[in-house]
Amino acid sequence: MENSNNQPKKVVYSGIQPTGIITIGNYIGAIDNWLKLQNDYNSLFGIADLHALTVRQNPAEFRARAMSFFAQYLAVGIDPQKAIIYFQSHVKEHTELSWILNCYTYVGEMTRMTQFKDKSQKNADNINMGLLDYPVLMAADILLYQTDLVPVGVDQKQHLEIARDIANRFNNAYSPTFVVPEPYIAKQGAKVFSLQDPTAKMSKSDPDPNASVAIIEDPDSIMRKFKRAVTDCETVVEIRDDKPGIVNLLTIMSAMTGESMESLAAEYHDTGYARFKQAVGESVVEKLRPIREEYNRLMQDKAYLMSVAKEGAEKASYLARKTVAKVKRKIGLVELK
Ligand code: ATP
Ligand code: LTN
Repeated sequence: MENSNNQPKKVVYSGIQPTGIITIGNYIGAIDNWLKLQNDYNSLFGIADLHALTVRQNPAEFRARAMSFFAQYLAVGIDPQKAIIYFQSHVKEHTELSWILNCYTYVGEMTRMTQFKDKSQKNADNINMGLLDYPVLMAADILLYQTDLVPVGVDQKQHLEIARDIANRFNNAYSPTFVVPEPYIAKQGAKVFSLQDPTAKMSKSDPDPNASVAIIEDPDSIMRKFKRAVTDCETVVEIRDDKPGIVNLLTIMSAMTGESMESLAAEYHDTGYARFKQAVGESVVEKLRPIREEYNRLMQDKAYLMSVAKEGAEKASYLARKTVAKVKRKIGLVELK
């Protein structure tokens, strides 16, 4: 596809692994940018189900959760007319390229990844090869589609750098084969913090339900969590380094309303924390209401969801096959003619 200047449109790729729940952290840090970018780029958004296998999954729950994530992609407004939405496991080239890229990645690069170190600590009884190899599969996801831009939260920056290193290494060893992708990280909201510990990232799989808010959560529960959000022992709403809880709430409210954090801080400066938290909660409820309603509707229509998934897989496979064929040719694998 081309844009109005007859230049080929650039490619955007991103994904989320179907573990835990999609939180407002995922929404603000990543998905909100996907929605903006899908209008001007050739975009692909994957359900990174193969990545989720790095931690043990109950098969029935896993299948249901992956479908639920897919419905949430659509419910937030990712438009299958504009973007390719699909399950990673439906396009076998992801694993195929991943193996090849493994042979261009050093073990030392993988063992120093922050996420690997964190997850190894959390899953000490299951430090499997997939956990170590996770960033190579992610590099394959991105490089398969000749991606220019990868919208993610700041925690994924290190993985993006590895994808760039692998691409450059391969391009230098042969000839330009992969586009070297750039991260796209928003200035504001690239890291939303836990409502219970404003110095820790809000995480999809946090076992404390009060720490995060799901994008399909019901209004009462959202309001309750914001009322309980941990702040500090002052009373003024101000943007200051020593007020991470308040800054986090301002970040969230700003993302929900489109108003700047500064103007919100001015508006709520002296209202007291109870009223401020109530207002933040309401802004989240209002923003998420149509998403939840659309999600509930879509979950009743599995046939439609499957048809979108099928079309997405076909379109993604077509693109992925081209890259894999090119890669195989370059490295000297015998072609079957
Ligand atoms: P988990 O806790 O299961 O590891 P997670 O909450 O870190 O999950 P991911 O699936 O790793 O979520 O992330 C999906 C996308 O959302 C990524 O682009 C990631 O950078 C972004 N993201 C995740 N958490 C946050 C957050 N708290 N703030 C901003 N962006 C986030
Ligand atoms: N590892 C990512 C999810 C992910 C991804 C990708 C993000 C899998 N493949 C490709 C961007 C591009 C995470 O957020 N945990």
